Amino acid sequence: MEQDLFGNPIEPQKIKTIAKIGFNKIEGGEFIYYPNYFEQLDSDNYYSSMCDNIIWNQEKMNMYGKSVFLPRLTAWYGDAEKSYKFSGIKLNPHSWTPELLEIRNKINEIGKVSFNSVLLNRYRTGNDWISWHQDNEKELGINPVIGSVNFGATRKFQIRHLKTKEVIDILLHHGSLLVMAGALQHNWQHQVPKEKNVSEGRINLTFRVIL
Ligand SMILES: O=C(O)CCC(=O)C(=O)O
Ligand SMILES: [Mn+2]
Repeated sequence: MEQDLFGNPIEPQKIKTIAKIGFNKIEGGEFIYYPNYFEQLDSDNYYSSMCDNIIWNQEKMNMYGKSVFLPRLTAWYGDAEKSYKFSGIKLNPHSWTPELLEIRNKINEIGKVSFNSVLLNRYRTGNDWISWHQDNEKELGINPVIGSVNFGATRKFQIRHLKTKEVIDILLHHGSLLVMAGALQHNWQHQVPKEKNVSEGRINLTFRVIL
């Protein structure tokens, strides 16, 4: 069996299922998944315009006392007074662009909330990634609704139950929408692993309600 840094055995991941289209009720959480939420042409336009017009940054975070670059580019947009902290980084938002507002207004209906900010992640190739985490910062409230929109390369998004270690794979395609809700952020972590065979870029937008 594989071992971690300290020689303890790592249980093989239990991949259970591929997410089904629409509403998914799972143990200790829920999500809604629409693989083709946006039209192809709109998605193409959003992708190229965001590559050019979003103010992208490669932030640094502190890891074991060292300052290291995040393995992806990020940007934070939203209502002026809503700043956001993650991994020790504090981001003040840029103001909404017309297309971010357009997307926000469309997905508000699905999430049944009014999103007031969005964190954008740009994965330049399959070497960029985000490791296991929960979106459980206190400014997101108790059971946050997170609306995740995807353009560009298809990447595998995984959620893993904290206790059972069950893993569900969700393929996030060009134009897809994933809404995470209920107690999901308490009981499940998520990640976008590296994928060595992906050479194209991907942009992910996670719309959030900052209290
Ligand atoms: O890129 C993704 O699909 C997920 C991004 C994410 O989990 C985050 O920014 O918190
Ligand atoms: Mn997240």
